[in-house]
Amino acid sequence: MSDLSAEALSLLQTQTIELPSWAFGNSGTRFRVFTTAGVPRDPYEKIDDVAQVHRLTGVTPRVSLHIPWDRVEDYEALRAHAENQGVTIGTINSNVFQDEDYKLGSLANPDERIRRKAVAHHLECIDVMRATGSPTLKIWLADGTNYPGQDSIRARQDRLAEALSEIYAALDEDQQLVLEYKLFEPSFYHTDVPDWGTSLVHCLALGERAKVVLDTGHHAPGTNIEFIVAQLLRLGRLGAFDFNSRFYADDDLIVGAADPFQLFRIMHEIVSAGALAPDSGVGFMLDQCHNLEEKIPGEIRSALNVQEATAKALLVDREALAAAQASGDVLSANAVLMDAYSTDVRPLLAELRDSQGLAPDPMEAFLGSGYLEKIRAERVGGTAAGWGA
Ligand code: PSV
Ligand code: MN
Ligand code: MN
Repeated sequence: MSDLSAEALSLLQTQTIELPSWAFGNSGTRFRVFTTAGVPRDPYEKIDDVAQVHRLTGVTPRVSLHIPWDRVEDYEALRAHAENQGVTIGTINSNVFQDEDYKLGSLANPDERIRRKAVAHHLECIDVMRATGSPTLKIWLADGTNYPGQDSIRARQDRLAEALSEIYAALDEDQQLVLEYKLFEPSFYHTDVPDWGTSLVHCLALGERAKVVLDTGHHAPGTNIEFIVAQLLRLGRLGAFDFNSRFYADDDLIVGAADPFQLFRIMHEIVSAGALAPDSGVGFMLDQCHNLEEKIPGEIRSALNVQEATAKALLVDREALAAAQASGDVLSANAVLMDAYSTDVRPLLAELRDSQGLAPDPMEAFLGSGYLEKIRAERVGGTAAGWGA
């Protein structure tokens, strides 16, 4: 761990990554949902799998739930179950996109009755937050239109602003709202929250406890995502990441699989802004589906990829970078970043885990643990993640 300063090392040790419950269920595309033996049959078992990833990696102590995919009778019991397993419930994700009523949208729907129903669902999510101890309500909307003229773009923004303010007003003082944007899909002509600017405009109107969620898969190809990160950090409005990889659209593949250099550049902005510290308020979450690969190893790989990118970003020689930038030395400045990116940080991370009493290689430890064989034998008839339901 010789190359990292003591300060950088302690930052690395405090980083946590929140796992989505839906990453552990069966998922697929609109063509086919494939089944995997041993997937969880209920939210309790999804939490068991998150806890297993956390035991091995030491960096995934929270789980995001999705309502109604993770609806249970007794949320306090679910919370107690999580805590017994050594994890806590993080973000609550609302779902106003899988009900017949939401064909023309939810919070922006032209029909007042449907808007009321969508707001009521968010109020239910806020109750779930109270029962589970979750601090964050995450809203992603499928709202939009498919054809020019289908609805008024402007009126939809006004309805959305009104509905969001009702939801925001229902939050407790210690709860926050994060609003996710997405370029397109399922709407193809226009989307009501398509970009960070729109999300930010709504968040600014709501208040200080409303922030933007940046899902790395929700941009046009070629978008400079680290620029958006830098800007939102500047404004204090970067609420959280939904990390994943995209090759073509919203692929939800393993973070760092498609473009590890982009992940490094994002983490470099985070480290530069001091936003890695736990009190920075930025949440590091995954939003992924493992259609082909085993779920738990997929999540382990993802957590390690984020950790590796973070370690590389922490290795950037900031003094040398500042000096090169100040003197206009373009190549040297770039070389400082590339030197850090090109460093193999796996030995450093293995050493760090060893010092924390963890197995140096969490993937190897998991595959040798017998957990997969156990859940395959015990869990018969696991459920779809929700996307495949
Ligand atoms: C849909 O694109 C999506 O992947 C969003 O990114 C949400 O975060 C997620 O689903 C869960 O609602
Ligand atoms: Mn997302
Ligand atoms: Mn998505």
